[in-house]
Order: sequence, then C-alpha cells, then structure tokens
Amino acid sequence: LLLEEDICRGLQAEEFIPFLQPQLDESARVIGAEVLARWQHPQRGLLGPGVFIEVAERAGLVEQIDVQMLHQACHQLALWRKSPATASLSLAVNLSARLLYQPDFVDRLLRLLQQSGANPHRLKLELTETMLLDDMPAAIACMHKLRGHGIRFSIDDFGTGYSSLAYLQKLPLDQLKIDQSFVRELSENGNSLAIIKAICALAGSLQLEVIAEGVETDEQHKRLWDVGCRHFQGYLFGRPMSLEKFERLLTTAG
Ligand code: G
Ligand code: G
Ligand code: MN
Ligand code: NA
Repeated sequence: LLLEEDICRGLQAEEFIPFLQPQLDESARVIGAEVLARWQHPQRGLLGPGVFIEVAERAGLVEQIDVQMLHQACHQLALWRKSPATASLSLAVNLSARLLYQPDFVDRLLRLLQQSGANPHRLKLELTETMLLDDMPAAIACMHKLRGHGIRFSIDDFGTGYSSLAYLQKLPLDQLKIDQSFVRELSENGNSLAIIKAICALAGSLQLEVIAEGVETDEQHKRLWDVGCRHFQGYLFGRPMSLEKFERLLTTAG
C-alpha cells in the first residue's frame, strides 16, 4: 500500500522519466531507442521498473506511467524533428494492455501526437503477444487506426508467450523483437540459434523487420547477423541511459 501511494505521488510530481536504450541498424548506426521508464525518487534515488512496474500494474497505475512516457517521448520526437541530424530517430514505447484497451486511447494518442508536433512515423509501440490475445478484435481495430497515421508496432519478447502464430496474419505489425532469453543462450545452446533462425525466416516472409534485444557480445552480434537479423539492441551498444547521455552518444557516434 505504501509503495502504491508513493507511485501515485510520484506520478503527480512527474518523477517518472524515460531512459533510452540505443537501437542500431545493419551499419551500426543509432536509428533510435527504446524508452524504459525510470523513477527519480526524491529519497531512494533512481529506480528501475523492477521496483515499481508490477506494483503499478496491480494497482492500476501502470497506464499512467505509460501515458507519461508517451508524453515525454512525443515531446522529444518533436524536438528531434527540427534538426536533420535527429529527425529520422525513432522511439519505441512499451505499452501495457490496460492502456491499449481503454476505449479513448486511440483518440488520446492521436491528439497527443498532433499537439506535441511529433512525427507519428517515428513512434513505435511495443506490445506483447499475450496482451494482444486478451481481446484480439479490439487490438486489431486500434492498431489499424493508429497505423493509418503512421505509428508502427513491434511484438516485444517474441517467442516467449504461449500463443499460436495465427495472430501474425491478423495483426498489422511492423517488427518482431527477439526475446533476450534466446540471445543470451546463443553461444551455448544450439536450439536458440535454430529458433532465432526460424523467427528471422518467418519475419522475412511476412515482410516484418526483426530486432534482437539483449545483445551483449560480439559473438552474439555476429551469429544474429549470420541468420539475417539486421537490427540490434543491447549492452554491447549501450545500456539504457539518460536523454542527455543518449544525445551525447549521437554526436560522438555521428
Ligand atoms: O530496464 P529494464 O529493467 O529497463 O525494464 C524492465 C521491464 O520493464 C521491461 O520488461 C520493460 O518492458 C518494462 N518497462 C520499462 N518501462 C516501461 C514502461 O514505460 N511501461 C511499461 N508498461 N513497461 C515498461
Ligand atoms: O521491454 P523489455 O522486456 O524488452 O525490456 C528490456 C529489458 O532488458 C530492460 O530491463 C533492459 O534494461 C534489459 N536489457 C537491455 N539490454 C540488455 C542486455 O544486453 N543484457 C541484459 N541482461 N539486459 C538487457
Ligand atoms: Mn520492450
Ligand atoms: Na522485450
């Protein structure tokens, strides 16, 4: 209860901020970042989602965290849009099912994009398979509307849910995100490589982009490359970092 109340207070005080983890393309250029929430707690310091996401979910507060991340992401995209050096950067925001299924979510997000001046084509939403299966028809309708405005969709933690692959035909998707558990076992376990290979082949034939997360070593990077993966995220390229640090990385990597 205490943590719940503290999250409420933190939301009011706007203590939740986005950290950005770089995402790279085939030529190792930074093409954007995943937004990962952090809580700048006045007493406890900087807290990661491990401390608050589950409690926030149970308390029905995670939607508000997501909304605050969306606001800050759109604000940042609008600023980046003004300079040719940053105008093509995209941001991927994690969404909880609860937010996606709010009846006014589509209108609210479209209004946010319009008011912030962000380019909708630079916003990606990360959803999980299990969340989409809760109410597939609603998810499809929502995604079609947003995609009509240029917003893109990625399936997070792909391959870890208990879902069938049938939904891949039905959902308007842009990207599959290979779960880091497969990447982690890449060097030890032949099965992980086979699974990643299959995901890349599947994505290729469905004309979806693939990104691997949790890439920590050159060897993992190379193996992913060899099976056709061309987008990467992981400690090898950068940890989740403050906006200031991310922008410094852009200028030094530029
Ligand atoms: O950085 P990492 O520890 O940063 O994130 C841990 C988990 O928290 C991940 O599964 C990530 O998807 C989730 N997460 C991080 N930020 C957000 C957010 O803004 N909204 C939601 N719903 N989940 C988030
Ligand atoms: O949204 P999602 O569940 O995919 O969140 C990604 C999580 O993975 C975050 O907690 C992030 O900090 C973490 N992460 C990102 N890159 C790496 C990595 O290279 N290695 C490990 N172990 N964790 C990572
Ligand atoms: Mn994610
Ligand atoms: Na993930």
